[in-house]
Amino acid sequence: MDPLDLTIRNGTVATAAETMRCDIGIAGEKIVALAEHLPAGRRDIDARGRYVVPGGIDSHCHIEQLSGMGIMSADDFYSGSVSAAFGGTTTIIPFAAQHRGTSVTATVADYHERARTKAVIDYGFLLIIGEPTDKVLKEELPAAIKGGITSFKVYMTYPKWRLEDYQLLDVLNVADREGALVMVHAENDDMIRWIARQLLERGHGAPKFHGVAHDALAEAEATHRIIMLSRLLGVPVLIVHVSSPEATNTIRAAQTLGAKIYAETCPQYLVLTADDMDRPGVEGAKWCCSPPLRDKAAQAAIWAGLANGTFQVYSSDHAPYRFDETAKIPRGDKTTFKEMANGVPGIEMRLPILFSEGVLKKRLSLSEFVALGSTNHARMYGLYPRKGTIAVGSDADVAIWNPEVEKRIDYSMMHDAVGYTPYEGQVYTGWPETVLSRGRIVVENNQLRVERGSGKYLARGVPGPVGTAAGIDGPARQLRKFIHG
Ligand code: DUC
Ligand code: ZN
Ligand code: ZN
Repeated sequence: MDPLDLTIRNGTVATAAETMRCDIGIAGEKIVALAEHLPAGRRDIDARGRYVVPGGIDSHCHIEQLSGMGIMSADDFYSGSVSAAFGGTTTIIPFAAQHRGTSVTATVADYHERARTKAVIDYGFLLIIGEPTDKVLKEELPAAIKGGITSFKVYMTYPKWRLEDYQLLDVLNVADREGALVMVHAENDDMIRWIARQLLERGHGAPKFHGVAHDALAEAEATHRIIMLSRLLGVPVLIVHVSSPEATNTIRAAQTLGAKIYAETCPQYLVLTADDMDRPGVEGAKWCCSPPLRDKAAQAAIWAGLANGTFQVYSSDHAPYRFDETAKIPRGDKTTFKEMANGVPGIEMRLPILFSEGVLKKRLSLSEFVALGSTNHARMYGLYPRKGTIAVGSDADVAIWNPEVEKRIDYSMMHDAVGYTPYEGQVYTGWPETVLSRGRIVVENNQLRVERGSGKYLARGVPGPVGTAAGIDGPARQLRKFIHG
């Protein structure tokens, strides 16, 4: 065997399947050997006392993207990807957002241009479908899939992005036919708009009323409805950023029946609550995201959903909007909750929160941490086994975690461009120390070691299944015989 370029020695290596003591040998961009003891490489990293895991994959983050409200995120592909890497993530899949009146093809070309010269780790794209015209459905989505964009996000709320049920069925049908996965923002738009109007008419515009307007029943209703649309066609969906026990239970019940429903949750729903929005003036805008933060009982339900397999993926939903007039408070202290950019930053905090509060507090095993933060994303987003695991032949995307380091969060530690963190002052234990992407050391000794633009675009393949959904509504549904006949 040629000498290895790099070995990682003496660490505890974890995959989604097992945890073992072994050395990892890397040549060029790939893992080429796993063994109890490997010969010295050109460079050796001693990982004694450390956990060595696949680099994280964040399949829900908003970077250099215009939101549905027309607000540009603070992070570009450089700051967003650097921040991800410092948090142990080596692949990001942000959105390319099609706004009404624009073509999908032009949107995709535009986002390629944004990322190409800036990303420091590998990246793919998810496509937000703002307007599923005939041309989009028949020509542009199949072309996007051929170009490696094999997942679409659709919204059931927001005036500029909301799709009717009829349009949702159209998108599900194309995804099924062409081999893509549909991610859904499930909240009932009319319920939210109606409550918001009642609140604003009564002068309740403060940030905490964002949580009141986005009632958990609005999330549960839309969750139930998209599940029925998915079952009607026998086409899987992934319900993203689930925040409430009501939606979690609805998803769990459908999964128990055997429906092909996947679900994602995010760090903010594990460690923040609606009380965080309740601060003097408009300060609480920093904690406004959709669906909103809920209460302690909701946190417990989301943790239970991570442990019992209701959620297959855990993503940041990094939505980096500054606390200034560009995003969170366009009218300064007069801004109402309806005018604030929705979302919280968290691309760097995502995995440290799950490690500290999940693994070290024994809510999750190390393998579950790997599955939720990396492997299941690779499977569901068509990147497995190139990404998401430690195996011979996989890309050498590896994060080495020190389980003993404790940090009190201070925004100066973050590498994003947002200007605040909603986790300020919280204490988390267990941090990634060394992060590798395709055999390159990206982060070491708290320094970035790679060049701007050195990340590569990932043309993703067909989304694969995760878990063993029995598929009550699959090929057996009579409707499918007619519409695919
Ligand atoms: N939906 C997201 O996916 N992210 C941020 C805000 C939102 O509504
Ligand atoms: Zn969303
Ligand atoms: Zn999002």
